Amino acid sequence: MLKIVLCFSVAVVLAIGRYSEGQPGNKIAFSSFRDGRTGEIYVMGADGTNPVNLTNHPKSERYPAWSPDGKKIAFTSERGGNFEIYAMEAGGANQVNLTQDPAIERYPAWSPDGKRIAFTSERDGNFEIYAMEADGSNPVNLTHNPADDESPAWSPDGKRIAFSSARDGNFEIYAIEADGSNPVNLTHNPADDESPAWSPMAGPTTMVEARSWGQMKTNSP
Ligand SMILES: [Ca+2]
Ligand SMILES: [Ca+2]
Ligand SMILES: [Ca+2]
Repeated sequence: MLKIVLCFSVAVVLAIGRYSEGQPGNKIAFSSFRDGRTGEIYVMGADGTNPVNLTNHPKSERYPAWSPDGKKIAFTSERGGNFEIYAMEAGGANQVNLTQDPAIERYPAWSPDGKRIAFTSERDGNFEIYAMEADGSNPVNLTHNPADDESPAWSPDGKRIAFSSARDGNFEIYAIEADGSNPVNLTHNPADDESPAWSPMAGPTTMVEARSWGQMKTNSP
């Protein structure tokens, strides 16, 4: 009985931990040119207070993206001589280059489970959507199309990725499975269609829901 109570308590604490980490809205990351440089990643309170320069580097830093647990921020930096995807702790420590390729890499986007990062790279001669493990290992080209493919965005269940592609002569919003299969044109419009963003999964509003939400997130692929 003691064991059951103990397990249950641990589960509740873990679920509440995830819930509070996932509490949205108290910080905003952004890129700024305010220091006369070519772009830095800042984080401020959601009310605009206390902006802090996290990158503080003379080369360009752009496109910040929070990990789902709020512990890390991925971004694009030109500090190594060309644009790469980096990740750092949310306070700015441990800035790590995840890509190390002479081509342009940009637009990092975390999978909802935090295990993978999608991004855009020109390494195969034109922009494609790639996904890699969150430590930078195992990058996979998901698009393989001679047109430019840009701006990946994961679905909240992690099963699909939306992006923009000019493969039919102008930019459209497409969606693929997370392994790159089954590309579907969602817009079919002669104007440029860009910058997709999925609506979020509804979050918990009670502690009971928070527990099951934590469990659901734990079990998601
Ligand atoms: Ca690069
Ligand atoms: Ca392409
Ligand atoms: Ca279009």
